[in-house]
Amino acid sequence: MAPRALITGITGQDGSYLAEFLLSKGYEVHGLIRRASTFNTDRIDHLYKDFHDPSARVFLHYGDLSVSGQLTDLLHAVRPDEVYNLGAQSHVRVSFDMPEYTGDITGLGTLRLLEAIRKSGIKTRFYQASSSEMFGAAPPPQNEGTPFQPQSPYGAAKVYAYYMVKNYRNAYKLFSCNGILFNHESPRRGETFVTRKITRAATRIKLGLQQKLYLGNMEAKRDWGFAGDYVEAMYLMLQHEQPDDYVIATGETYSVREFVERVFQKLDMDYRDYLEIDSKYFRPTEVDVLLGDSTKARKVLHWEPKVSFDQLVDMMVEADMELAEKERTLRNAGYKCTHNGRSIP
Ligand code: NDP
Ligand code: GDR
Repeated sequence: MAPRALITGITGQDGSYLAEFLLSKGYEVHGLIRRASTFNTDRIDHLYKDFHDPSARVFLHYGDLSVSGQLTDLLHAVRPDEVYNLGAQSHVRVSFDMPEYTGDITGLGTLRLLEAIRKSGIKTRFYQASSSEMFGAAPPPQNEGTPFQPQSPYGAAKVYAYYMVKNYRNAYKLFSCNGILFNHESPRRGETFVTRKITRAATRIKLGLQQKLYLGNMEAKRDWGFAGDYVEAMYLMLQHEQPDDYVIATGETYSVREFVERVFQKLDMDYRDYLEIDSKYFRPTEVDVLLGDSTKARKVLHWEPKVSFDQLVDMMVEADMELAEKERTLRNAGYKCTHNGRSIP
């Protein structure tokens, strides 16, 4: 029988890459999705077949990390061999506007899922999407031994979830792992995260579809990798004989300014002609420098990133240029253009 995985957050950036990866390994993939008034399955539409089709291997179930009873029912129904908890309110800036909701979904949501596993008595392996944001103000480089100093409600919620995962490992012998992943990006990255906001804006500016790019703190530094490489690390953690926690990172760090410079340079433009700083995008407390040391994962899991920083920039710019070209073509032909369910003026 094919191994069975349950993914929360399957509609997100990582969920879509992970689903693809697990399907390529022969898994049957189940995903938790939220009901929305617009379609929220763009990133996985290419993987989905109607469940009446005998070759369907992706199955979606409505639910929410805020409702515990439903999670227990879902575990009973699916009986997964592996559970990947990627669902979260994942935006750091938004977590300052919605601290309670972020704590509920990103923090308590993890506990609800762990409890559902414990109560269901199902033997499964559990992956938790922990984050470099937990390190916060801790000086770089950061590894598994670096003490956490979270700087946002999001970071604090992830720290809570991290310790619950460790507690369930120790208290109930649940095979549970924390993947402490540093920032990872792709053409599927949400458009309000800084890298995608930049590649979307720069390509639209190049084609005359937009005039300005508004950003906040340009000096923050991040260790940016490719999401497709990082989902493989999630899988490897659950295949290892012992559950453990691992840092996943490239070991290189660049500032937001350097990212902007590279993107605009690639498009033969000078970013200074288009950039405006808007205080709205600054955070009450910032994480200044993230630089991961993933020696442990490289040694134990034999994981390493394949896509370099420059390749990542190229990949994202090329994909967004294609999107901007489609938008321009439709607009020139007199059509109203929609993207992700909203109309683009
Ligand atoms: P996204 O924001 O792209 O995806 C988040 C997913 O969570 C979406 O599928 C979203 O559903 C779902 N979700 C949100 N709220 C709920 C809820 N109440 N109940 C159920 N599902 C919910 O995040 P990424 O794919 O980038 O990240 C995946 C995970 O990894 C997250 O937990 C994130 O915090 C963590 N992480 C991400 C890193 C990164 O650089 N990308 C680095 C380290 C950790 P919907 O589509 O309906 O909104
Ligand atoms: P981050 O990613 O907060 O690291 O969290 P994000 O791309 O939002 O910010 C990175 C840095 O860029 C600065 N910045 C801006 N950020 C956004 N979003 N918009 C702007 O206009 C802007 N201008 C400057 C930020 O201040 C910050 O320093 C991501 C998420 O995926 C989390 O879920 C994940 O856990 C961490 O990465 C690791």
